[in-house]
Amino acid sequence: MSKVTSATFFNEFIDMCDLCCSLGWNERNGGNISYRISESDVESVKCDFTYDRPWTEIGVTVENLANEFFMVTGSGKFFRFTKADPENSTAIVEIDELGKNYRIVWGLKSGGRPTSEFPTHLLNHSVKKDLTNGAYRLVMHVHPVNTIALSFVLPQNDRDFTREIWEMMPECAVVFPRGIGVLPLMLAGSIDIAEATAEKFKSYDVVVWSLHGIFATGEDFKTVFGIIETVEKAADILVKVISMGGKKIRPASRQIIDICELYNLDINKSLLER
Ligand code: 2HA
Ligand code: ZN
Repeated sequence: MSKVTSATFFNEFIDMCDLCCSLGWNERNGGNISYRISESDVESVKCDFTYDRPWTEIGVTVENLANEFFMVTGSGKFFRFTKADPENSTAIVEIDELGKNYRIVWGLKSGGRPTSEFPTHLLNHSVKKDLTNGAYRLVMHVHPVNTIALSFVLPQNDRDFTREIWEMMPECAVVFPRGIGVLPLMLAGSIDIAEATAEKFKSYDVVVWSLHGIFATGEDFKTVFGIIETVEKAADILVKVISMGGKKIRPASRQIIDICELYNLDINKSLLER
């Protein structure tokens, strides 16, 4: 029995691909996921690894990720078929000792490479590994309808976008008290968007790519899924509110602050200023 395919992280990863696809967040090959595998998990599955594939340049340097292993979705691979064929849809890659190159050590059996957004994923992992003492392991990118729709309509800045979303449901401020970072339309897959996203991740756990989708990060699958699910639910409500004429009875900013005080959450209050 393969050690990789029976590992918990592997099955959580594959189940997440399936779930995101069933929610309509990841059409075709849209979106991507990467997970920094713990040392003990690497130890228990590495008997399945092979080391005969070439080193390839990442395009960015991530020194603090040197010698780490990541599970990642493959470029052009359909989320819908990941569960049925994980060995051709995903890969485990090793980062070299300089943090400049990667090589595939498992998966993508009939060829292929990691997601086109791999530089963004790795720069985000790099920022969060330092900021959280290694606690954050997951980066997810999805294309959820309502959040994307709103990014065509709302001002594309952190403050306006966050406040509009926070005001839709009290849970929002509890789930992402630091708020949402927002980037304007930029070229997906580019080093520029990777660097701009990593800069946002210094302050936020969730970043909206306008006219494109969401990047979110956290410790584990349920946390990151929960953030995206909550942003998208609030976006769904806001789309309906705007569609009904957009008139809100009262802004909910005061309630957001009250809830954060109740739960002792470090809310980013500057995002609430009008
Ligand atoms: O196709 O989502 O951003 C994968 C993507 C690119
Ligand atoms: Zn995308």
